[in-house]
Amino acid sequence: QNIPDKPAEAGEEAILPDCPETPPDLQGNIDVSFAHTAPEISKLEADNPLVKDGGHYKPPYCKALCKVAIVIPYRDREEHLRYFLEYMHPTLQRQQLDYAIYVVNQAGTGKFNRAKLMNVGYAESIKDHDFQCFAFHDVDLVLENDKSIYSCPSSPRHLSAGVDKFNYQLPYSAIFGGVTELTKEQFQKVNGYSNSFWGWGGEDDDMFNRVKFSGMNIIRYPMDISRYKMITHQREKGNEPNPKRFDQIRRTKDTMANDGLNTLEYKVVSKQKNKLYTNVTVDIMAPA
Ligand code: UDH
Repeated sequence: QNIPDKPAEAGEEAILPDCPETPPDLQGNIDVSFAHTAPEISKLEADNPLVKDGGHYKPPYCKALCKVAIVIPYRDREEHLRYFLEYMHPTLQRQQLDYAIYVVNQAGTGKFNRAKLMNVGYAESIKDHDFQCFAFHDVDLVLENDKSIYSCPSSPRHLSAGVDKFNYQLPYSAIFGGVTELTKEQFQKVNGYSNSFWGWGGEDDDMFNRVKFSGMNIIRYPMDISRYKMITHQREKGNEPNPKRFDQIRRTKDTMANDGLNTLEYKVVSKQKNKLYTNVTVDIMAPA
């Protein structure tokens, strides 16, 4: 590979060679631990000098094969976010992706709505860059093997197949929560996530149904590399299990066309480009 002797300036990307299919700096297993105190943001910024402008990184010496938005549904998980940034920024850089991190922060104390926040992340991120794919990512999951590359998938991909909390085994074969990735085309085809799952649970199964009813299948990496460590936590107020979820996921086929990206309504309270992530604080009209 022809490696230029200096990083590309804006406008020069076109002349960079494509990044290789297999990034050369992958290390395989990553030793992830939450035993230490999560580093301060200032330290994380100093550790990731090439990440800037809203948590955006591009490989300096080659043209990334994929442009990915990492979308995190979020409320009041400050320490989890710092662990996430600590481990995931270096990993995503070794994967030679052109990526940016969007933290979609639900304003207020109303019922949490993970799926609607992810729709907002999609809608806000495409205003900033022409992302080709979207990794929807719980803040409490940290990847333990960088060979699980967040590249644009041929079919919707379930990334968090193995999680330590579940002994690195799939709890059920149709699980599609935690960390998932879809291309822009795939996400539009399913009309995004439902906006109607308030409280915990069901929105991920509804998305599995959307994928299936749109004629697609989900794919996964092999279990030996689909490995995540979860940061343990208690259930928050406002995220109690949604009692309507079972009924809702029985009706996906009828509801998906009229509940999703095409009916998404929200108000951006603030959008701020921090160095390591873009923070979008959003009013999603949550019931108490
Ligand atoms: N999230 C927040 N804030 C909240 C709730 C959820 O940021 O108040 C986000 C966060 O990205 C999280 C994701 O939504 O990773 C999923 O929510 P969750 O972590 O509550 O869901 P999970 O199924 O845990 O991982 C359910 C509660 C388990 C309680 C176990 C007590 N031992």
